[in-house]
Formats: sequence, C-alpha cells, structure tokens
Amino acid sequence: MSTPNEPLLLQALARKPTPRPPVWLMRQAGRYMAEYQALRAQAGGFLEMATNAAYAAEVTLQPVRRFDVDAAILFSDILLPLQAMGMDLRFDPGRGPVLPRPLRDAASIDGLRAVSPHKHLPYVGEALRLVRAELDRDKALLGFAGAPFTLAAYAVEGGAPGAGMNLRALMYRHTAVFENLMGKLAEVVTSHLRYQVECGAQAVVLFDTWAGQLARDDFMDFVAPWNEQILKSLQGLAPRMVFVRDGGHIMDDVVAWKPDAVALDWRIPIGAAFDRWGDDVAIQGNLDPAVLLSTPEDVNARARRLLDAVGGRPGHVLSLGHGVLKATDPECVAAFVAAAKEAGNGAAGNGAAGNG
Ligand code: 1CP
Repeated sequence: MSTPNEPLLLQALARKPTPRPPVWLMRQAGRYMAEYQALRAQAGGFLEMATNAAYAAEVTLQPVRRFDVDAAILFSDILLPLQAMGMDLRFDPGRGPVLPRPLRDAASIDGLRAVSPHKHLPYVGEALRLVRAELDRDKALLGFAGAPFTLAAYAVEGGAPGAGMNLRALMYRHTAVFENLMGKLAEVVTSHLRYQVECGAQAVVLFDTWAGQLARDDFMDFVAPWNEQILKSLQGLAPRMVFVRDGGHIMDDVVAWKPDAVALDWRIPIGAAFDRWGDDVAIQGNLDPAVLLSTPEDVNARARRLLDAVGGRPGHVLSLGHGVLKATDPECVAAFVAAAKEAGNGAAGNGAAGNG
C-alpha cells in the first residue's frame, strides 16, 4: 500500500506505479563535485572520510542537496569490510584501492577474522543514523555491500582486479580454499547488510561488479549459490537490488534469485529488459556514464530516449549503468536528474506515448 511519504524509490522497488521514475546515480558523491574535494582535503583522504561518521554522513548528503535525487547512498566503500577482516587497505591517488598483502594461500584466508559490524564497522551505523536524521522522509536511504566474488577479486589480486587471473587460478586449482574464502565473505556481507538495515538503510544494493567476467557455467557453480544465500537471508527485511556489470549473459539467472530489483549496465537495452524481466523485478538503469561527459542538452535528450524505451512501465529507477566518472560536469548530472523530474509532466515515459 502506498503511504503519502513513502519514498518514490521504495514504491518503484515494489513495482508500484509512480507519478515519475525515481532517480539517483551510482557514485553520486565523488570527486567530480567541488564540495566533495573540499571535504576530502579537510579529512585528509578517502579512508579518513569514509571511516568518520560525521564526514561520511555529510558527503552522503552532498548530492542529495545539490541535485535533489530521490535516494542517498551511504558514503563508504565495498572494501572496508576487508579491512575489518584484518587486511591492510589504502587508496592511492590516481591508482585506487591497494591491498598490499593479497590473499594467495589457505593460511592467509584462515587468518581472516570474523566481523561484528557494530564492533568493527561502527562508523557505518553511526553515519546512517546521522544521515537519516537529516534526510527528508520522501528520500530513500540505501545501504550496500560488495558481493563475495567481487570482494574476493580485490582481496586476491591486491587491488583493481583487471583480468583477475590470480582469483581464477585459486578458483579452478584450489577450489576448496576458494570456497572457504567465499563462505567467510558471504557471512560478513550478510551481517553487514543486516546491520545497515538495523541502522536505517531502507533498501540494500549488492554490487557484484566483477562476476560478469565469468562464463555462465562458472558463474552458476562459483558465484550464484553465495549471492542467492545472501539475498534469501535478507528477504522481508528490506528490498534487495543486485548489480552485475557485464552481466547480460547471466541476467536470467540473477532474476531467478528473486531479488527485488536488478541494476543493469548500459550494454543491455532497457526496453527489452522490461519485456523480459519487468514482471518479475524492478529494473534500474542504465545510461552509459560516459554520456555524462557530453553536454547537459545531450544528457537530457539521451535520458529521455531511455525513458521512452521504458515507456512508463512500473518498477523503473532511472540511473546510470555504472558510477559517475570523475571528469563529469555536475551540470550534466543535473540534466540527467531533470529528465526524471520532467517525465511526470508528460514529457516522456509514465504513460506518455510520444517520443519527446
Ligand atoms: O575520493 C577518492 O579518491 C575515492 C573514490 C571512491 C569513492 C567516491 C572510492 C574508491 N569509493 C568511493 C565510494 C563508493 N564506492 C560508494 C559510495 C556511494 C556512491 O555510490 O555514491 C560505493 C557504493 C562504492 C562501491 C564500490 N567500490 C564498488 C562497487 C560498485 C562499482 O562502482 O562497481 C567497487 C568495485 C569499489 C572499489 C573501488 N573503490 C574506490 C574505487 C576507485 C574503486 C574502483 C576501483 C577499480 O576500478 O577497481
């Protein structure tokens, strides 16, 4: 049942008809915003900002204030639970995450510690509470975690996974060790997501950015059971969204886990996605983030074309197919958000038949 203040995003995740599609962007807080850069400099770095609840809350709210998006996503990173498990983690400017002691053998994986989120990740819960206190009731607050395979990719490669061959070697040659790692990660991910819901997250996103690298058979053998288990254990607690980059070949299988929503990257035509999965799940996406390197006019036109392809079918969340790029002009983000806001005026989507 729809309640007056129920955030538009939550209505869409329940596939209720909405007056316009809700909109938010992956990595909506980030280096393309001057106010983010300023706060990051003040905090001393990314990790200092993410592990301090006051900074994390403030930066979470920055894009909501500036663009009036329909959701705030906790400012954090999927890799922080690896740090909580005992791994060294740093973020090098220009290079991204670095884990200088990657997991390559059974002993290092056995040595990972079990995580109690309220004890080892307390800044996450605190930041969520601070954000909720500031956030309008019609905005949704999102929590998230990396899925076990994606976390394993960073932990085993020691940073950005690239082709991910160390992980693949572990997976194929030392399958029991790989499974031990996946089991430990699945446990941490589950408790971390539960903790976020307890602290105010109204929906959760499971990011499996790197699982789309696998052939379908391997995805089914090595990835699917863990993700399905995590989703099942959260069923009824909060709506669950799954993102798999490069996942066109396994999206039928992802939908079969019965998540509440799937987030698509830009390679999957969204109209066809609604034809195929729109009765089963809500669908988020999926403009190529590189389009936001063009002009505000182009971005707005491309977003409207996307909305036309959806044709106002319920269960759509307008978003990008991956995170906002650092070189993005904030005016292009504003133009993207405007396309969703204008859709309610019959300009595109939600029952309007025209092509803009
Ligand atoms: O300021 C900086 O230099 C840090 C840049 C940055 C930011 C803004 C990193 C390092 N993480 C984040 C925030 C972040 N990461 C969020 C916050 C909420 C939001 O969306 O606004 C979220 C949800 C993530 C999730 C994340 N981190 C994923 C999954 C989703 C995705 O983008 O695929 C992944 C794979 C990461 C790893 C990571 N952390 C940071 C970087 C630059 C990366 C990617 C590195 C790589 O290419 O492998």
